[in-house]
Amino acid sequence: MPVPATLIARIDELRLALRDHAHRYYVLDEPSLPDGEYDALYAELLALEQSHPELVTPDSPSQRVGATPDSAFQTISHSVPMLSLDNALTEGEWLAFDQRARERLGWDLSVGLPYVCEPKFDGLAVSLIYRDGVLVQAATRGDGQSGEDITANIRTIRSVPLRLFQSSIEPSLLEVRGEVLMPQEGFERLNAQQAERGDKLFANPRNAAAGALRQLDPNITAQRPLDFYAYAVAQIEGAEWPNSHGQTLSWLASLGFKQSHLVKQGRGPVFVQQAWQSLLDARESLPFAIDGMVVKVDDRQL
Ligand code: 5U1
Repeated sequence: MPVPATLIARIDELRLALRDHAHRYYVLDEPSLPDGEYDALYAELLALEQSHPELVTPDSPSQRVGATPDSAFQTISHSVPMLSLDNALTEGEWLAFDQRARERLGWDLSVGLPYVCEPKFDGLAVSLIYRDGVLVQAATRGDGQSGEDITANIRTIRSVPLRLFQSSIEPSLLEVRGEVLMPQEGFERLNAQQAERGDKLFANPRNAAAGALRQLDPNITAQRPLDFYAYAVAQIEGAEWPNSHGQTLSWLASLGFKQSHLVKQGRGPVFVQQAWQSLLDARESLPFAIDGMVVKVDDRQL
């Protein structure tokens, strides 16, 4: 018997509503619905999907923990290498970088280069691949050339969209890079639970996040308080690249990715030094660990 159109429409409506509420809760930190109402919508979706399993799709909010435990992670080769960052540890090294960049770019010395400054999250870099807006693959950085397939574990992180929000640019393929981390509060809660059970304590939030991503059973990863911040795009097919890094970050936010409130845009080396000082001042009160500030020239052509 064909499925009534009203039922298909209701399932679509529930998925949209649940996606929207989860985005507000986990990405924007602005809950829009009491937990009980969210749970009721989720239960209604589960019931409809259980009575019509043929209507279940991999990007449904019900499918975050779907896969059964695996015996090993497969190796994935990165089409675009996952590079590491160079360091500037003193004011002199930073000023030398700025000067080198201006000279090599043939930049008018009287105008500061456009820069974006971002916190350097102390977590694990991952690559996420979306085909036609749906998450199809997630991999660790590994050695930068190839990493491990951790798709089932990444799917359990609520701030990772399983399906991208609609936008004016809709690439057929999009590779997003960013960092998985464990916020300090979640880390402390997890270690308290570990202590209660007599289990080994994690040395720091980064180790705890790494342990969570290494689990062969995604049900365990799903119980760990992980978060994901997107900071770069490595591949786009079927659409134009944004012109600048700042535009890339805004676009990623519109697709549903979490962005740090600590990102700053401005011009010239002094702006960067001020941004660094204000990040340093805020460091102790941040909800997650950072191990520096990342500076990017804010112009794709440059
Ligand atoms: N915030 C930020 N962290 N981080 C780490 N941006 C950023 N960019 C990175 C890395 C490894 O690499 C770029 C080359 C995409």
